[in-house]
Amino acid sequence: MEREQYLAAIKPRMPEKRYIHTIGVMETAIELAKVYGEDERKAETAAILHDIAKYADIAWMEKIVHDEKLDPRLIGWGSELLHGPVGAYIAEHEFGIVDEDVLNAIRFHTTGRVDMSRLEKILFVADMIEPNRHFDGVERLRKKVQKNLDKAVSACVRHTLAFLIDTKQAIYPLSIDCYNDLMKRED
Ligand code: DGI
Ligand code: FE
Ligand code: FE
Ligand code: FE
Repeated sequence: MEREQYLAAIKPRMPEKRYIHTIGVMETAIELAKVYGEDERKAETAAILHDIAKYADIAWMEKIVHDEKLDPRLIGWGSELLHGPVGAYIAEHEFGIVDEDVLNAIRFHTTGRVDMSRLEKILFVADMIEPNRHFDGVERLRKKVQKNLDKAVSACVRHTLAFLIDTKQAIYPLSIDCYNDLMKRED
């Protein structure tokens, strides 16, 4: 499928604001793919589809978790944690995506994971720093990613976890695993 077809398919499934965010993620992911020698088409596809499940019905998503034998710990966390893994399911079963790297980038874009691929890192960071994101420190992350992708991933993960702790939210185990993996690698 071409970009315009993907965009036409996702547009009716989300509010305008989320669609604009998605375009921002797409442009940022393609730009990072150029910088880091990643496949631009894969970055584009993963970015366009990454939030496809964000507004899907929770009960339906939990049924997918059950039927597809996804991580049972996903149950009860709501759309914030379900939409990555279920988004990958939709990308595969509805859009016919077979590239595991693209599917994993969508699957793990919220939490990260141990041993992320270059494409996974690109989508993870692009999601956080796309032009429509406005939070304290976002400009520093944008500069950092031009110099070092791994350090940018690490900074993004630490930013998200610090925010979750500050706002007294539970942290999903994969997010912690990802953080620990990054800290082990840090020099
Ligand atoms: O879908 P987006 O808003 O573009 O961004 P996202 O998929 O990266 O994150 C969605 C939300 O999930 C965001 O508000 C942060 C939150 N989140 C990320 N990791 C965790 C988490 N929430 C909880 N409770 N626990 C986590 O580990
Ligand atoms: Fe998301
Ligand atoms: Fe994210
Ligand atoms: Fe997103």
